[in-house]
Amino acid sequence: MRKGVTLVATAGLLVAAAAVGATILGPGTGAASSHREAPLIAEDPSADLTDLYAFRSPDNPGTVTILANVIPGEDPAAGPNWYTFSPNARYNLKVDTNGDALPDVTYRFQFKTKTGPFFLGDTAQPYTVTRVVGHKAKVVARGTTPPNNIGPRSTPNYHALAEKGILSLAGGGKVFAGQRDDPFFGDVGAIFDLVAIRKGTGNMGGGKDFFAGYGVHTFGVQVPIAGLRAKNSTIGVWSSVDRRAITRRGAATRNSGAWVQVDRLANPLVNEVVIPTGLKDQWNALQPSQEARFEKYYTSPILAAVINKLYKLGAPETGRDDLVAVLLTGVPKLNYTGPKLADLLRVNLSIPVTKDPNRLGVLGGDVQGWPNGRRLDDDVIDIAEQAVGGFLKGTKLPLGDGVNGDDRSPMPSFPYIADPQSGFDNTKGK
Ligand SMILES: [Ca+2]
Ligand SMILES: [Ca+2]
Ligand SMILES: [Ca+2]
Ligand SMILES: [Ca+2]
Repeated sequence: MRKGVTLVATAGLLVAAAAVGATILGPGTGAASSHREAPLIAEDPSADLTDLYAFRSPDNPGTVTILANVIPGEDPAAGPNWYTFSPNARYNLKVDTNGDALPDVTYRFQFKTKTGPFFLGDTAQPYTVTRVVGHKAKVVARGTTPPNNIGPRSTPNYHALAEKGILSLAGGGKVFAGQRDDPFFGDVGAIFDLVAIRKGTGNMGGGKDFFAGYGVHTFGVQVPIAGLRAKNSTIGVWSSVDRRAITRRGAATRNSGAWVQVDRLANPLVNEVVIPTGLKDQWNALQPSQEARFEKYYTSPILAAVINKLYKLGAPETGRDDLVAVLLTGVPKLNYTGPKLADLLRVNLSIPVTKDPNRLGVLGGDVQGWPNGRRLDDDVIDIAEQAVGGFLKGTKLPLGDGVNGDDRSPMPSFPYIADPQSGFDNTKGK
């Protein structure tokens, strides 16, 4: 490598590097639900999407809320250059309203970083939100994120500070971007130790929530359902992050070239456990409309074979049209969007908000939960393990990771995700 200047990665090189990266890093680098799921994105945390949520807003049912998280495993105490959105990335929420897996409406977030005082970083980031419809792009919000929750001297009255970060969107709706508690919960320490289950077949408590005390950065909108004009009341949602193709490093870093997609995410755990390690980086760089090339990994899931090998549970290993429906087309009479195969988080917005949500969503008889959209409290690890185990094919296994909910309760209104823990409190330290 020449001194001072390194030329890094076009999208093509990223794809070519996938197999090599996989061999070097191996499967042990994973966490969940899409935290550090693929070799390349694990080296780029500020562009690493962790989870996507989409649900009819419980306190404002004429609207839909879409929230995406990035930056896995933020330790709130990790100063002085705390976690921030990358000023060199585009963060996208994309909505398909007519079943072709192409975006009809995109909300695009772009951030700046300010220089902080003394020796400290400044985590309050100016940003814009652009709404893209077809070839028309319009800035619909400008504002500043709340700072990260550093502690009572730097960021007193944190909840009030964060509330000030909720902005109005031109044309209706709300927007938020900033640090939050990671609402994802799961016993990842056990799952990635070759799907270990601490107690029995799981789903009976006793798991350890790896994500407790850690934060993420959230970007999200709440918009009127009527304004989306969705065919059959159902939308397909995904999130993605783009970077410039060329990075030139030296005393200053310069980015140039076309925007290329470096991560995407819709349903939880897809790239994590459906797509084989050697193809994960390629999957992140492709569009949902190109999903058909991965179909065999949905019809013959690796996870079913692994849990059968480990636990002899009799999960169906082939012919999984049930998983294709759940993840790639939507389920007939629930959230079907047509025959086009694409990993989208599909939400039927005509289904009313339930007063009594079940953490197992559709498998628990609650059709407002995942895989019909995804709410913050949906226990997607238990749902996914039971679905892969063959629930919809009649093999009903009581699988789960023993963690049934988050360590922080969601808030009753937008952006719903709880305030992050403070760095000063350092809840993970002794
Ligand atoms: Ca990710
Ligand atoms: Ca479309
Ligand atoms: Ca949490
Ligand atoms: Ca669970």
